[in-house]
Amino acid sequence: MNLDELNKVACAMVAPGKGILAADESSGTIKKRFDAIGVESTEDSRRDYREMMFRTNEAMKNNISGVILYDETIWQKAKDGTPLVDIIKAAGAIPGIKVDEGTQALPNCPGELITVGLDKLAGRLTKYYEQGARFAKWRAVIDIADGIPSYACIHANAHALARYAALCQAAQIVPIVEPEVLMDGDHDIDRCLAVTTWVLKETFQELFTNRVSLEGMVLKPNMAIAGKKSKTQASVAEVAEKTVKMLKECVPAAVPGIAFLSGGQSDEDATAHLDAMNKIGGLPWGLTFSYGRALQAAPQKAWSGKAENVAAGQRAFAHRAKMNGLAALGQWKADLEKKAA
Ligand code: 5MM
Repeated sequence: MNLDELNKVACAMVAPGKGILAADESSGTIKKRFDAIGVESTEDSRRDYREMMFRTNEAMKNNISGVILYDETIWQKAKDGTPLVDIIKAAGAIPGIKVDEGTQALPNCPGELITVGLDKLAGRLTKYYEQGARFAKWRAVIDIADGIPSYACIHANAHALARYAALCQAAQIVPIVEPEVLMDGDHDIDRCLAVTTWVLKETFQELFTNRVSLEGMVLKPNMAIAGKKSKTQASVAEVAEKTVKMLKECVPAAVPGIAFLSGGQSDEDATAHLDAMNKIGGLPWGLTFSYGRALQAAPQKAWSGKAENVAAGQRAFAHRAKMNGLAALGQWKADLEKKAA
């Protein structure tokens, strides 16, 4: 393992004003997204949609440091025959790959999930590296409800994340470690804060036990935020303050960067929260975005599967990428959204 090289890639992933495009929806998830805009999900439509984003030069050059791809996409070619990976690299962004194989029910833990995909991962990582991937992503899913999460679920997922991260680094690939505490429930921000703190502490303990080099990884956490069904939604300032305090307590300064997931927040909330945290300042790590839905909802709607809408889809993508790039610097203003509308 060349740790200097891993660290260089990790730092580039969280470079100032840049963040990550999570375009790694598995076939089931992208179908759901396309269903919502009335587009049939086929190999070609998925390719056309992703090609549209990867060819948005302004966004890709200025605000996107890397793209998380799904297995299908990393091998796909654009309409003109150019590998999609080459389009991403030509724009100056880094190709990455989702390597987990989804979730399964965790035995003896009703309602809880374990992420799978460790078997044969070493061989898959070698092939992804040859194909140009320089970072990878593995997502653990922790739900909050009555009586859950259990320690068994938190521990099993933290252990799998650490095993994955160690395998990545051995293959010279930077692991994005993503323990996602879902915001689907009716819990308040303090319950999310307590559970996420527990999850992060356990994750870093397992990373240590498995000898993962913190300098060569990126953390992708959720923010401390109330569940979507909670009657008490926290203000932007409260989300920012509590999330920053939590991260300072849980994430060692050796980690080069933290890139949030959006988790079902509205586009503008995800941007406002990130911006407010960077405005607090004095952080030991880069703090940026690795958004899926919060970067893609607008371009998906604008594109709606029609070739004549590609320019509109690219404008919508460039706008969200720019807003989040500013938020990563703590320089976003709500007015900038209105001006673009
Ligand atoms: C883009 O969605 C990713 C893949 O999800 P599935 O495996 O369920 O298809 C997902 O892992 C994503 O990278 C993260 O959850 C962040 O995305 P959001 O939409 O929460 O920002």
